[in-house]
Amino acid sequence: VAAPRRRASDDPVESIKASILDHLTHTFARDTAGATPRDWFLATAMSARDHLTSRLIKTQSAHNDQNVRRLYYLSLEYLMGRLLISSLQNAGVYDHTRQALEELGVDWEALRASEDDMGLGNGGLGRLAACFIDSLATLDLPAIGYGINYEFGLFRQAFENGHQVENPDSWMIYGTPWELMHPEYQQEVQIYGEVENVFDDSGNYRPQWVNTHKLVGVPNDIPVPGYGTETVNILRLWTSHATEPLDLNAFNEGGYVEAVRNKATSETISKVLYPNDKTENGKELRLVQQYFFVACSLKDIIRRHMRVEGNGWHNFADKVAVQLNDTHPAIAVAELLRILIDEESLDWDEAWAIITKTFAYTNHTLLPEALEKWGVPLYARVLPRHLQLIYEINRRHLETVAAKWPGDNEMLSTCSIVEEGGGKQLRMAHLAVVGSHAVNGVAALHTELLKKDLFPYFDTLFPGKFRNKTNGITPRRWLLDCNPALSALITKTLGRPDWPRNLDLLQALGKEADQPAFQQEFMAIKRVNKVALAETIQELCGIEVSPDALFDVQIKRLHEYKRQHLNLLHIVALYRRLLQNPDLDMVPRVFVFAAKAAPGYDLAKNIIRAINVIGARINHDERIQGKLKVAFLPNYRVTLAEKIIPAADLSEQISTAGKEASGTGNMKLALNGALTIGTLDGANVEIGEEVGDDNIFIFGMTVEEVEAVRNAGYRPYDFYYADEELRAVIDWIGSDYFTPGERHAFAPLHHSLLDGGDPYMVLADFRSYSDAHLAVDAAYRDSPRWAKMAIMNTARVGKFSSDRTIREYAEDIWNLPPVPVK
Ligand code: 26V
Repeated sequence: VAAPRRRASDDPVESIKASILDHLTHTFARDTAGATPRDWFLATAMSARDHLTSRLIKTQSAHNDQNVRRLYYLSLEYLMGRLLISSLQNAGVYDHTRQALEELGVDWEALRASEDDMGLGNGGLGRLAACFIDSLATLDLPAIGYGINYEFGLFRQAFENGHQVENPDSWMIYGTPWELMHPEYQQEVQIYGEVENVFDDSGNYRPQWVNTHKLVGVPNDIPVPGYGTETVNILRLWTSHATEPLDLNAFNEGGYVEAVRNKATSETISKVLYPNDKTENGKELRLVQQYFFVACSLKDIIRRHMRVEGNGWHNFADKVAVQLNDTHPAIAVAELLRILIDEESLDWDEAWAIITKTFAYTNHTLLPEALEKWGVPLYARVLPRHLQLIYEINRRHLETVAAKWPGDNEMLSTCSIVEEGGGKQLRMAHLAVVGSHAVNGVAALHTELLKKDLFPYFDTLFPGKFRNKTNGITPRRWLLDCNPALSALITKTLGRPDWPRNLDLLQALGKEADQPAFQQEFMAIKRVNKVALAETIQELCGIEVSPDALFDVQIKRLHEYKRQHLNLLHIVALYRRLLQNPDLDMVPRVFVFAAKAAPGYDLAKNIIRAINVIGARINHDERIQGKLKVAFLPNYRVTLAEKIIPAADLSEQISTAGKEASGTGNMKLALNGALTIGTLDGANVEIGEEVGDDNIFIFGMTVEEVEAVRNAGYRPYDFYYADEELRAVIDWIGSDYFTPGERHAFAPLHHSLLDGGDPYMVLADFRSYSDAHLAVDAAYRDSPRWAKMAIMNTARVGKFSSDRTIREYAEDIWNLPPVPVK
């Protein structure tokens, strides 16, 4: 039945109903009888979007009218997940919308399941960006996020015979309701070409960047509403287009097809997200993506500033703060310099002062292979003028280095932006440090190691430039939205609903931690969440698990340093203990994994296969009476995390100390009442400080111990021969027992642990890890004790709200006051 055009109503539920029906009919041409869940999703999303866009306009006019200082967050990745619930929740219309849909007879679960994840990121770095823009809006901070509108996000993972296979993530193939395209704000930028050495009449060098290739970026805006506030900020994602619809000069038979082909080439820039989170060294398209999005964003920032300020370079840095999310957008330093010098004719010192006041840089990793470097020949071809400018930045930088350490040539090569020898390379981290006024690590330990190991001389050269900003997570998505039952219990217990804006209020739950009645309520919610996850495991893996077992989860990208293989060694050890003693008294466990491996990362893929294949064997072995189950859930993504985290009992955070910069999954799991088993790495250290030693299971070597063992010459065979169980487990994995007829199936894993030198010291930490698991087992048997520990975790991790993190950035780095919108 076609709905009439919408009429305003005073009743919010009635007016939402009318709006949804209106969109169903007039936007999507569907009637209620034939509408699919996806049609209902689209109509509901459009109705929510209407709500947000009017507030977006209000927010932007307030910011423009008051000519406020803004923060621009530059990130190649935003791992947003689904947007429906968070948009409704943050806009304050969630309950009314649920009621409206119920009255319309719509199946809510089917509706929400038909939204694809917006998976425009790899992992921690991209999800952090998504949490940050939520907090920026919630704190009424004027901010715009810039990124790329990838047509294909991170690949979809499936398993075939235990192997990972990758499928394209065509998330926007039928369009997405959240994006508003703004062709009127498109930007043209140039790339490639060459530099012509021109001198003006006074003999000044006036280089010209010529014969360039033109690119057009069209912005797609996503509204970013704050929670419990009127502010709606913008996430602006660029789509690449060809300059002209078609090159009309080439409009003859041969040239026509060429012209269309050229257009297609320009449009590949925003086609696909690179699926690596180690460096994609030397991939030209990746460099083009970085420059394209940085150049479009800077032009847009400058346009916005000059619209108000005329020729306002004098106060540009007063109005503009730019945060670089890792070095991926670090070319912004050279691009702004090029604009100021070549196009605006500022002198070097003036230009450089603006740049260093504008930029700040966040480092997310110490792993040498993940530090971005670009070969000079590639840069010379793609960005010839920028290369010249980077050389000049470096020449001046090395003058300061030489003044500080006269005659020290080794210091010059250590600090240089250009790495010499074996093909020159540009060190983007050095460019970002030199071009920024603040550089931050993402957890206290990480920042210390950043100063000590990665940039020791820079910390001396630029005292005070290095700061810590411990990561955080948004309590809206990671508690309020994903765990409604626990959220309701918290609201009831605290007697107030505003804890998602002030997570420190959860402290008060600590008073209830000893109360049997509260413990029972808390653990009953955990159990319901576990039942739901058990159903998902059945659906996705075909494995039956008991919700009474301890749910032990490790969910994160698959990386050697994160040590999923340490977890696997422990599982195999437990399996062996059970076979040797079927009556072994242990708490039944369900080991839950979810992880994607970069498509070219062979060892990571081999570890996935090993967990899948060994897990299947364990799951089907009746001798162990269901005491052990292993479920590797396919296609880990935000939406799956939202399902797993509320159901977790134990959170595995087991990286080699010094390797995980922070971790943020650790925070999400603790907030939802999972206990951590972890090393003293990244933010685990600070989680331990908050929850207390009694409420966390710490094991393994410290950073200092790792360093000492390595300096003494680490030999995994020493541990292999000294520990009989460990030896048996590794030999077993190395045999063809788990893959009959297929020899050496896990040779890459086996090699990495022994002859490969065990670079992440899995063997050295194995016994301590296994002992910590015995302590976990003992704690879980004592249900009141476990309940108390779980409650204490939820109660004491308020520090890890990304609101706290963003407040620290705003005060200490951005100097950015909030602007409430009336
Ligand atoms: C590098 C590259 C190289 C080129 C291809 C695309 C790509 C994408 C990402 C990266 C760097 C990944 C770094 C990263 O995600 N670090 C994680 O950042 C989290 C947020 O700060 C932190 O919690 C994790 O510990 C850290 O591993």
